[in-house]
Order: sequence, then C-alpha cells, then structure tokens
Amino acid sequence: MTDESDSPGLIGRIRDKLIRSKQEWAAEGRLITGRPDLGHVNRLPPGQKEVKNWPVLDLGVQPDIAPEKWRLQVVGLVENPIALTLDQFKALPQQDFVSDIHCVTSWSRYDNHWQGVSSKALLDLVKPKPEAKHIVFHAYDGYTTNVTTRVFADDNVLLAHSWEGKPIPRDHGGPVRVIIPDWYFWKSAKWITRIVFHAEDKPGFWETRGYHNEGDPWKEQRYS
Ligand SMILES: Nc1nc2c(c(=O)[nH]1)N[C@H]1C(S)=C(S)[C@@H](COP(=O)(O)O)O[C@H]1N2
Ligand SMILES: [Mo]
Repeated sequence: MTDESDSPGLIGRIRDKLIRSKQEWAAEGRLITGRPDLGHVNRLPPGQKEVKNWPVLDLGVQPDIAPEKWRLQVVGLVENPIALTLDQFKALPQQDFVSDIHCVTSWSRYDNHWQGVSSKALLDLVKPKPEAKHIVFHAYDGYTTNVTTRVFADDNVLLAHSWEGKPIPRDHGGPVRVIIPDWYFWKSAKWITRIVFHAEDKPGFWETRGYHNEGDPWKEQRYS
C-alpha cells in the first residue's frame, strides 16, 4: 500500500504544542465577533483579516510523496470505487477555479487560481449510493476531516493540483489537495489520498478537538 495514513507513529510526530494551543483557542471561543454576516454583505467574513501571502498550517508532518507513488482512492458507499495514479487523475477532465481562502486562525486570501478535477466529475465517476450522505477525507499525514456529500458536490469544490499556474508545493498539500472555498480552510485536506463515503457522519481530526462540525466563515462556525 502506498497509503501511509495508517502507519504507526505519524500522529505521535505531530506538533502537540500547536494542537494544544489551537484547542485552547476553541475552548476560549477566540476570534468570535458575535456579528455573523449571513447575507455575505462583506467579502471578508467576520473576524478575518486579508493577507497577501499564503501561510502554511498543518500538523507539522509534510509528507513527501513521489508522483509515481501517489494514489487516490475513492471508496466506501459508491457504485464504482476507484484507485487512481497521478497520471490517471490528470487525465480526468480538468477545470479552472478562482476562490478565496478563509482560515479559522483569522487570515483570508482572495482570488486563488486553482486547476484540477471538480468534485462533480469525481462524483460522476464513482456514483455514490443514495445512503452515502457523508464523506471523510484521509491525507498522507494521518489528518482527516469530514463534510457532507452535499457540500462536496458544490460547484466550487475541487481536487487541485495547481495554484497560480504552478504545481501546488509540498508544504501546501501537493501533489493534490482538496479545496472547499465555502468552509474554513481546515476542511480542505492537503496531501489527499483517500475519500470515503459513509452513511453516518464521522468527525475528523479538528472536529473531534473542539472545532465546529461544519465551518461556515460567515456564520462564525469556528468552534463547537
Ligand atoms: N493533510 C492535512 N490537511 C490539512 C491540514 C493538515 O494538518 N493536514 N491542516 C488544515 C488546516 S487547519 C488549514 S488552515 C489548511 C492550511 O492549508 P495551507 O497550509 O495550504 O495554508 O490546511 C488544512 N488541511
Ligand atoms: Mo486552520
């Protein structure tokens, strides 16, 4: 198996201190303004600041996946489970996307140009069964995060391999990462390797550590 997400020791190597401080933020309700912007009147969601750079945030393990070793499995409650190589992934219909990033730690970055495979194209390929209402993303660093199949099916969701015309660098989740612009960025798994469809919701890494189960920036769904 090329999937190292289940190998022992990965979670043990992650930055315990960073995780603890983020959990403290959650416990304190840090950054909550109490003024949600349900009508999306402002481009910048409440409590956010625009940045021009692109900060790196992860658990401190940045897997180095050789392109020929990379695999994407899309499995679980689907009619056609698949396991793709990077070449096969890049042979799927490609699309360009532009979207803003909103990280729960308060930075937002406008107008990111992505290229990759739309979630719709993937869904057409695997054909989720009617009961497959929930998805868990599994990454090469052991990270997981959950979304509903409905959110994944949104028009602006993709599996991206390029940003601003260049391959997504390793620290930002290359060779391939998820992009879900309508949710805080912790839902956008870097180093994606497995997408599993479930009947039941299965909260992921941050969702079981004090973060909100959804994550709408305009509703300030930062913490649970
Ligand atoms: N595999 C993986 N994906 C991840 C994370 C992670 O630790 N591992 N961190 C999440 C969080 S909390 C954020 S804010 C974004 C950061 O992405 P960036 O480093 O490209 O800005 O990745 C998300 N996806
Ligand atoms: Mo984050």
